[in-house]
Amino acid sequence: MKKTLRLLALGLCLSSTTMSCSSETNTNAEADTKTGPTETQQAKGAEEASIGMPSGPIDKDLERIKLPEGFRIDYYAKDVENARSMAMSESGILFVGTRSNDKVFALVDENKDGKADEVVEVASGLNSPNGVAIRNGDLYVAEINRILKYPNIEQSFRNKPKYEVVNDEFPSDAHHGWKYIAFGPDDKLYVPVGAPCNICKSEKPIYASITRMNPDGTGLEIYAEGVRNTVGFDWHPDTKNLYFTDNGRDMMGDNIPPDELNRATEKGQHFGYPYCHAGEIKDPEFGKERSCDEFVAPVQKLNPHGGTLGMKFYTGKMFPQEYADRIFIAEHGSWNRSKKIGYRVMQAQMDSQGNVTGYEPFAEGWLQGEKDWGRPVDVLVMKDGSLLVSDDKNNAIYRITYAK
Ligand SMILES: [Ca+2]
Ligand SMILES: [Ca+2]
Repeated sequence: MKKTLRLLALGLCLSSTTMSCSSETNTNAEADTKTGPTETQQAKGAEEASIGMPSGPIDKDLERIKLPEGFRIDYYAKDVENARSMAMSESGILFVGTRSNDKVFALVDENKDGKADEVVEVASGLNSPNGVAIRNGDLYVAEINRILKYPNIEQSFRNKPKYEVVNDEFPSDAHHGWKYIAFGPDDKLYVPVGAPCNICKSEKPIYASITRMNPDGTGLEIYAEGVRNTVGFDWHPDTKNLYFTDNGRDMMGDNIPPDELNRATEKGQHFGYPYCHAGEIKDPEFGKERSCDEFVAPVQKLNPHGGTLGMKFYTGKMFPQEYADRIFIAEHGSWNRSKKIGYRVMQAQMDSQGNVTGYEPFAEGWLQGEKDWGRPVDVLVMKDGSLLVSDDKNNAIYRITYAK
């Protein structure tokens, strides 16, 4: 029955004379640039230029979320168990990794009304497949110890696709082992390796680093050192510098050290861990071995123990002009604190040099008093400029839109 309805909706959509199935059209969306699509995908690509804007009342749950004037939040999908990192394919299929789960999901918004109609289980039996990335139609998935590739994922995602192992040289430690991955402007896949502990110095240089490799898994090298555990990064749209969040060490009290937003301007920089935190706090155990001056300090100190995870520069056109090149940052929320903080999406304002000039909440309300009912993990800017937010506690994907 559900499938029939879905096909009917698609049929109506394709037969309509307008580009859109929705009641409103977003004129700012970019055209689809996929090469060599099938006929169905061409039709989908054309529709993608206009994803539906929400109408009607906001979901009861989401009335608790506070946003700046003119923004609204809706469910893009519910029942996506342990939804973590997100990546979107050219035709608009959203791939979602998980951490405490063993699955990767594909979310399909067939009629492009801004809500997924289907959650498809693409893969299962994986080892904390937290990271997902798309390149040239292939899906890359990061397990704790391996990087996998599912070729031509748009064609194969419904049919339990087979993977190729791209690289299996990563440590298998579960501690900070789950990975965020993304392709850089240099077409290399960036893969962090967290410290296998709260605070420790490892013999193997790959720990507490960000590595990168060619798309075929060759040429694995360390790009940045002294990174405790980053679970979110992106590149500045103009300078192409890598910005990444880093989770500060635990057990130094409620208010130190801050989490970090860092900027790497070249290969080989060291960001302080385990010697120095947030550019100036000497580690009680390792701080005497090195000076804080030896390391790259963060461009912004973030909330201590805020669980700062996914981040993206805002490159869309839907939000007001002042949002251009701001960074949206997901705060998963604190566990190592007597009073909870985080559980929200923050925004970092930037100057033209890529420095942070302000840091404030963008979407909050998943924490009510000391009770949290949702935990933001990752953010993704859709082609129409709306912002998706994943939540591994409420098992949901939200879509934030703006209308004047
Ligand atoms: Ca839909
Ligand atoms: Ca640092």
